[in-house]
Amino acid sequence: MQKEYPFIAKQDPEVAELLKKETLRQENVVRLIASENYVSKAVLEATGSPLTNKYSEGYPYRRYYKGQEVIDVLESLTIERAKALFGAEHANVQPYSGSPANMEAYYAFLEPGDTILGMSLPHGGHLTHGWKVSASSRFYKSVQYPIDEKTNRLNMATVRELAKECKPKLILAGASAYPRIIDFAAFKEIADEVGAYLMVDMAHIAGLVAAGVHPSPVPYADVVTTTTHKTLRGPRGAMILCKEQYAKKVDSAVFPANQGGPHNHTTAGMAVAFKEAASDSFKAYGRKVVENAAALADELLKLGFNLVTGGTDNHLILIDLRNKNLKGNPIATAMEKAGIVCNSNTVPYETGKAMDPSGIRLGSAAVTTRGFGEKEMRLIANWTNEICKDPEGEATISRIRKEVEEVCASFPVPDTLVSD
Ligand code: DSN
Repeated sequence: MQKEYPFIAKQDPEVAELLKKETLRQENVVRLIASENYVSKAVLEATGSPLTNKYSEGYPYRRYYKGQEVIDVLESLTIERAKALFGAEHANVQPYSGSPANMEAYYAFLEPGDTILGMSLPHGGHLTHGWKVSASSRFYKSVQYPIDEKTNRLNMATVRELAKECKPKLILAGASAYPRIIDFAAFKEIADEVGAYLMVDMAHIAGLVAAGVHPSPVPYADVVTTTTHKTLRGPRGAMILCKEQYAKKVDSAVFPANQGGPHNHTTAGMAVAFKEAASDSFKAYGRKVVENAAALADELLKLGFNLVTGGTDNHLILIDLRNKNLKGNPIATAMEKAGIVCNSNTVPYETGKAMDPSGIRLGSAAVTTRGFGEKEMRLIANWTNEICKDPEGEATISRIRKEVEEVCASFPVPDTLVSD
């Protein structure tokens, strides 16, 4: 990764120091936040390019400003790559990030006051899936489906029952903390039964879908939103995919209804990332992300950890720490001191408070990018176990911190992420 920031250092040493510090942090810690990754130098170069200087309100060849001869070609190319990567009929690559993309999709398909049926936040959904503090519950009537209390998995019979009861105009599938494969065909069946649109937020799993290791929602959903920076390993941004028949309303929901000019530097980063994601080496990466998460889960289970749903099918693992009489925040803090960075998380049927939850969430996308394999994943499980046994033990934590640094030094973050 870039170590020096010579232009910033000359002009603004304070910011340069911060950038250097964060770059080093990313090199020297084990990053397990399930929504994070490392992008290639090519994606970074695109996002730091002079395209940030250009305003381009509108869509390719239909802009409100002149000087678009490059941007029009670039945005069209990005759209075509997005469509090809996911087999979508239409793509809008302008959403600034995942939350705006979700609000824009609602705007396209709903009127204020319409009902949406989405997954409850403490059960793995996202704020924008209708959770009570999100604008998505202020402008729309939100009904939330839980996951099954026994299996902690989606129970499609419950979703069906709720859908029949609340007659939503839109059903939302997708999650931020659900470790299992989502059955999009089953969601589509229910949406058809109650005459609802099906929207899928595939932000977490988009890279796995692109790599072919998670079923795609695209053939089933009327509209699919995704960020581009999680498993998909692109820049911080988002896109909306939909059937051609909805293209016009999706585009006008993004611009002019909810956004101004697209972030062209991000669009360039997406184009580069989508080309990377279409490669065979990205398919291998997707497979490895899933294998690594499975190895981590397997070792954690052997060590007596209680994993929500008993394991994982994707890149993320949710540990319920209640059987060890521990809480998420102190463990995540102790792990951070040891150089292992994750987030505390509510677990389904949480008995603690949102700010003091009972779980931690781990993800394999970033460490897989830097080349970690099964051996390192099992090591992470054992470090986690040692920390959980003695979260305040300074000697244990500083020893693990050293071991973490040694492992990280053996797996430098690569600049180039595709080999074909
Ligand atoms: N907050 C992100 C996550 O970490 O899952 C989703 O937007």
